[in-house]
Amino acid sequence: MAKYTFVIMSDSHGDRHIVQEIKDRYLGKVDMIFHNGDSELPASDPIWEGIQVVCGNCDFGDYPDYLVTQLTDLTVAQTHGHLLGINFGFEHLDLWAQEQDADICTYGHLHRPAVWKNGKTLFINPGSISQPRGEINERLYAMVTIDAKKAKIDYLTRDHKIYPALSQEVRR
Ligand SMILES: [Mn+2]
Repeated sequence: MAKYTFVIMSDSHGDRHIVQEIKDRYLGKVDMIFHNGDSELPASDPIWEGIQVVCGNCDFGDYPDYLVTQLTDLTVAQTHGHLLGINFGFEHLDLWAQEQDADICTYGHLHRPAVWKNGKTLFINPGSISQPRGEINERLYAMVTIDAKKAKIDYLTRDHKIYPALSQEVRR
């Protein structure tokens, strides 16, 4: 299996500048850039060229609710999460990810960084790049490097520095 690197952000809530900054920093240098919704930007904004983006509960317009990105040997399932009721638990998100046969399922909505594995699927919430909630009061995005054996997940701050307490490796 190839080695892939992804950048994942979410819940920028009108903060266009940081989306542009992350795009400018990584486009063409990583395999994919994902935005998991609640950008509050128009779906027609050219900023989305080169970004895989889904619809959040605060978005309007022509965004997909669910997006499944098939790479040569890796499937990434992406949704904001509100439609699958993730405020109340992850059963529906998990079932949906299983249906997609997802290697990675990435979501947002909760504004809290999270990484866990269930079956073959690695679940990743990149947190919010603009409005963090919960104990970790830091605006974050995620960088994921994955190969056949393991995934490495780092969270980065808005000044693109690794937030070390959240770095982890997960065996596949
Ligand atoms: Mn949100």
